[in-house]
Amino acid sequence: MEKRKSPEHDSPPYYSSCKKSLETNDLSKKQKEVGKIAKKTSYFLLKKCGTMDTDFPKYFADAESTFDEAHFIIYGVPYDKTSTFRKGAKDAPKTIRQASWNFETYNIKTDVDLKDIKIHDYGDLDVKNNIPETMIKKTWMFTSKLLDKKKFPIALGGEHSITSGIIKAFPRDIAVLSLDAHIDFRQQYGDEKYNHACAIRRIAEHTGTQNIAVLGIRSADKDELKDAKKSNLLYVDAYTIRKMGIHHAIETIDKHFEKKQIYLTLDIDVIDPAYAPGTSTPEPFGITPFDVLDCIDFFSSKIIGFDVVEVCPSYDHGETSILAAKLIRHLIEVVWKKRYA
Ligand SMILES: [Mn+2]
Repeated sequence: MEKRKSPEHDSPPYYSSCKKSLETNDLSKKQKEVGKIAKKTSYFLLKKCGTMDTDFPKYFADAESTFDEAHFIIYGVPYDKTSTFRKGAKDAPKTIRQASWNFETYNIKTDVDLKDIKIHDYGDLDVKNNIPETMIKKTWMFTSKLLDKKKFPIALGGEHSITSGIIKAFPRDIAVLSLDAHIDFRQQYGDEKYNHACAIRRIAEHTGTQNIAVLGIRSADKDELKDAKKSNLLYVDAYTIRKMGIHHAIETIDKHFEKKQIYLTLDIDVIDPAYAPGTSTPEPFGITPFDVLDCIDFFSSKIIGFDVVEVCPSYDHGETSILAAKLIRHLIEVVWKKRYA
């Protein structure tokens, strides 16, 4: 088993606290063997994944490159400590990985075979039991290492509070596109500053509100929305998207972001609960999976990082994890075509 090299540059003050998760090994022979079997019989295994858990590959399907050779790094941030309505998002990295084995390696929509792309699944960061500040620092430091090594980060949440940790690793002048049913612009929730309901507010502290757009909202506190308007936070609500179409929303955002590079954060609850019921705070009248595809396709040449958050497996029959896995694959394929192919 090849041992991963430890990062070369200066240790940040909290590096030692996340050292364990930074020294995860590349895939073992045994893991790859399980992957081969799963590929041959993926449908059978998927049906049985509830009972055959231990035999299921522990990594995202087709993410079989080593860390060093990979362009894309998938990593789980299994965290749901601040979730309010339904807990369980911490289990999503695992179920999204399992769901990823459902698909053919070739995608007829993108005309790309995922086997041709260098992807590495790093495993999960060790954050499950941390206080939010520690989780954010660890996520920040880990993402920084990835960016130092010119990797494209793809995080599997976890709740939405993980995103502010990821964003801190990027330069301040990037744009952040958040697809979310909620505006997440509270200064704090209860006495918790890093609650998932404050995600956009925390991100704004790094990038400024002018560099953020939230698409698909249909839920906000009255004062929160007032505050968002006053702060010139660009958002397009789900009702406007329904009326004007997704392309109108995309063009509005594109104009606002000009030529900036874009980090895309997908809170799965932006999609209607009919398609994505397994989420922490479901909100009716959502956008469709096709709308999300259109966003990914349109911005694919500018996207520099991606996360999927708020999948909540304990309220799912597998369909939400399947959708998340498919969207991740789709994003990797279209970004790869624009950047690396
Ligand atoms: Mn949300």
